[in-house]
Amino acid sequence: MKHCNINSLKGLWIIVFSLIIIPLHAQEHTNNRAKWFTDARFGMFIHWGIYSGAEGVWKGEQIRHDNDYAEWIFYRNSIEKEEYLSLLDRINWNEVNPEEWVILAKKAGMKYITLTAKHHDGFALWDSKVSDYDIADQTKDKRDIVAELASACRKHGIKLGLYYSHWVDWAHPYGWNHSREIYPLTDEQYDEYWQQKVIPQMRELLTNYGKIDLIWFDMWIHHSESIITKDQLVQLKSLIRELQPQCLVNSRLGLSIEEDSDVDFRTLGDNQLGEDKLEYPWQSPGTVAHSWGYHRNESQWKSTTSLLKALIGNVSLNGNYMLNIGPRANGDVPYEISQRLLDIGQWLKINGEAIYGSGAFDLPKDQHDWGHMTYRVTDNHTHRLFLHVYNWPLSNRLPVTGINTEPKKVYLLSDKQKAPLPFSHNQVFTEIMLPHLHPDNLASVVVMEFDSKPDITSDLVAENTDGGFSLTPGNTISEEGDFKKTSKQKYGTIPSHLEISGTYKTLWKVFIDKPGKYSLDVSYSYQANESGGAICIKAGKNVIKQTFSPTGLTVGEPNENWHIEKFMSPETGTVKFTEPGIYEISVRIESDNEPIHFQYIWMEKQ
Ligand code: FHN
Repeated sequence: MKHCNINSLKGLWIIVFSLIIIPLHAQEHTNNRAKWFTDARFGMFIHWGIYSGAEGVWKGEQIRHDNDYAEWIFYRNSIEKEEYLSLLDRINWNEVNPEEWVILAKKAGMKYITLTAKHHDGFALWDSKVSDYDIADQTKDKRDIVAELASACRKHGIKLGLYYSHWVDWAHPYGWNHSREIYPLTDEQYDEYWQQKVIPQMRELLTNYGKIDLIWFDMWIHHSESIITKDQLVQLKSLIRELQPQCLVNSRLGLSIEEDSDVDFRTLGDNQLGEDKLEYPWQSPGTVAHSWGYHRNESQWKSTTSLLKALIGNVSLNGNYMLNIGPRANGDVPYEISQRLLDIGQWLKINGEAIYGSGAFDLPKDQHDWGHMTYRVTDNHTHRLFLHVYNWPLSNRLPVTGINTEPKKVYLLSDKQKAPLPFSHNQVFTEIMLPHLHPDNLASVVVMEFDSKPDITSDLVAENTDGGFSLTPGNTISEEGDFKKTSKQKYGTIPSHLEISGTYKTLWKVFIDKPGKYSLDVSYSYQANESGGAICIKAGKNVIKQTFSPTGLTVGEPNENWHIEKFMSPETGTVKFTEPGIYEISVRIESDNEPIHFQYIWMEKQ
């Protein structure tokens, strides 16, 4: 018989013990390098360069592409390099002051800045010795925007990031330019660009400007689909690790975090917001309007509320948000952008605790209709759950479903006195009584405070602010049978639904806080000529059986010949819950000759 070595047993015990005892952090796969980044949550992206002088228009013609990113004008409008450089004459160098961008970031509550040191046009915004296609060689005063920004960031305590377009370079004879799909480059030529421009320029950026906190690469396809080789990417990353080991690298380097865990954070698509909670750091780059570089004809400005919701939504899934400013050629930030940033900054001054260093909580993302939750553990081990209420309920009551632990205290984050808000707690349900007036026009934050991490029940359909339950195919616990999911069509006049041809079985769970009689309305469309099919709903001890009546057609869009199927939501029956508690609502739908198009069940107290 083998004897156990006492030391290995001890080791095993330490591992088991640490797994049980050491609390899991909100974002457990964050390396030490990236800790500041997940604390920061909100950053500024700056697209500024020669293209800023064009303002999205070249020789009177607007940039050629419906996805008119102004910073692409060099390529899109096939501008000659020398002519493109003449746009520098439009810049009033006495007015350009990168410190003003840093001050704006600071006022907006942003904790880091990423500047397009070299965008796809290949032009360096620093004094690069690699070629004279750089700002110092092209300006009378030998300006170095990277140096100026770096010193302003240090002065104001803002982390510095640099965007470097490694894959695409429209200026170098062997850089990638999409016309190479027609006039190909050899791998050797591309490697010449890589070794003669990318590597030495990155070496300059990582050597001459003090600490660089992150390098932001920009390649939106996998390296296997591009001319870049994995070896080149690894060479680039190794250079960063050699010269600035603490510098973060984003996944648009061309290597995903899954492929290389040494990549520090994932970058989602442009203006793509988070959908899922991730355990490693991630970020959405976003614009206030459409273009990244300044475009004089921009008109679709996102509202401050939607930008703030984008930030909160991302943080509620452990993500960051980096919002772009596209300054004009003289450095001015468009009013529409700066005003929104200042408003967000005001909000963060009051509510910053719910964003910085906060992250996801364990309940499903869109469970509550009133907004999103973020969560943090404070230094003195208090657990705070922040309820970001986008739409202040008319009833002044805020239903919170799924938290089993009774909060120690509930208050408004904006209230310095932390005056307690009245609430009742019943098993997994908390009802918070809100003051009549909402404290903030953008989003009001209610804090639930606990001594330890609150226990949860995560599979419940939350009571919504109208006091009912919306039971949908999206929040069911289980479903099986003969059905097809159909997305919304005709601009949502036909809602997303399930097409059931045969039998469909599904199950939801709800918590009933106020026992009594509840009505159940089923939303569906049924295109038969007479009643048919069947629905059977079991809720607690109640059973409802019904057939479906034909719903007919309706006009989706007047004068457009859209005669679409009509979805109706008639009351299908009532059920009685005698005790507070968790109830299962199980549903079975049978179709006959015609499919049943099922949308949702609405359950509301009578
Ligand atoms: O092509 C660029 C674009 O100009 C801009 O820099 C954005 C920012 O995320 N990145 C690229 C497209 O994904």
